[in-house]
Amino acid sequence: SLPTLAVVGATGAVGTVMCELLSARKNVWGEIRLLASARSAGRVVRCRGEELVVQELTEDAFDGVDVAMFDVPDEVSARWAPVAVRRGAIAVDNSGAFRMDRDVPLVVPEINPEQVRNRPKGIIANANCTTLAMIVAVAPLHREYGLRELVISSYQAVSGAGQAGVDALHTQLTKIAGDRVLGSRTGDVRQAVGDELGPFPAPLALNVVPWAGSAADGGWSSEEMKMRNESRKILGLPDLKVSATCVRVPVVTGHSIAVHAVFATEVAAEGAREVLRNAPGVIIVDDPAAGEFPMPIDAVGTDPSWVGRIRRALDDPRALDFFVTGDNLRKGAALNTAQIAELLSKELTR
Ligand code: 11C
Repeated sequence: SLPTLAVVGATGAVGTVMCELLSARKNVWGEIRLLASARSAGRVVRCRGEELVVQELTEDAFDGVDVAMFDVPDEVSARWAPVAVRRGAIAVDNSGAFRMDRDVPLVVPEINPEQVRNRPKGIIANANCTTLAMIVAVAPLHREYGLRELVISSYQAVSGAGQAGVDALHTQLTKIAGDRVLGSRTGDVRQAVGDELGPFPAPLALNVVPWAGSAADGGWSSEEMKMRNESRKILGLPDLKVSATCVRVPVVTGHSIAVHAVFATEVAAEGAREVLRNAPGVIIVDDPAAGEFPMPIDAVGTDPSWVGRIRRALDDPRALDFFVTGDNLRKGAALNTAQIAELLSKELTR
C-alpha cells in the first residue's frame, strides 16, 4: 500500500502551493493528512481532488504517518519535526532549523538524491529558496569546471516572507496607485506608504531593500549566510568562497540571482550553455536581442530554474556571469520538498 503523508503548515504560502503540486504530480501517496495550527484547523482545502479538513497539529496527529513535510517557521519545525520522527515518520523540513546539522542531509534531488538515505535523525532538510534557485544551475557547472568562488546578488520576491509579505506589497501598491509624482523626492514614498511595512524594514513599492532575514555577525544578513553555508553543504565544498548580497525587490513571487562564478578551469559561454541545456531542472532563456531573459513574471508558477545572460567574464577566462530566476514557492520550497518526499515514497513502497 502507498505511504501516508502529512503536510504540516498546509494553509501557509508554501503549504498552499504544496496542495496544488500534490494535485498535479503523479500520485504516490495513500492518505494525505493536512495539519496546521489550531487557528487554521477545520478549514477545508482541496488537495488531490479531495476535500480535506485541516487538522490541528498535535502529537497524535502523526500516528500512522510515514512521511511528514514541514512548511512552517524554524521554531515550529524545531519543536515538531522530532515529534513526528518519534511517532514513526520521516520528516522533510523546509525551514532553516536543521539545515546545518551534521546529521541532517540537505537534499536537492537533481544534485545529491543519494543523501536522502543518510538520515540518522530521521530528518531531511530542504534548502532556502534563494539557494535552491541558484544551486540547480551552479551544480552542473561545478561538475564540469570545478567551482572555486561565487559572488552573488539576489533579487528576492516578497512571498519569500510568506503571505504577510505579499499582503504588504499589495497594500503599498494600492496606497500609491495613480500618483505620478511619487519617487521624485526624499521620503515621499515612505510618507505615502506609512506604517504598512509588513515584515520588511522599509517600503517595497517603488524601492529595493538591500536586506533579507535577520542580522548575522560582521554586518552580514542571515539570508546571505544561508546562501554561503547551504551552497557549501549541497556541493560538498566546505571551503567554497561565497560573497552574497541579498536584496528584496517589489516582485510577488520569483527569486532572481545575478551570479559571478569562478572555476578551476577556463569556461566558454557556449560550453556552459551546453552543460545547462542537459541539466535537470534548468531551462535556458538567453536571447537578449529578442528580449528573452529569465524574469519572475515568466518563471512564476513553473518548476525549473530559468537561466540566461550567460557570458564569460571579460577579465577572467575562468569566470562566468549569468542570471537565474526561480519560483521561490515551487522549486524554492514546495517542489523540492515534494521531490524529496517522492524519493522516500519510492523507498517505502518497495
Ligand atoms: C526569503 N528566502 O525570501 C527567504 C524565505 O530559510 O527557508 C525562506 C527562509 C528559509 O525571505
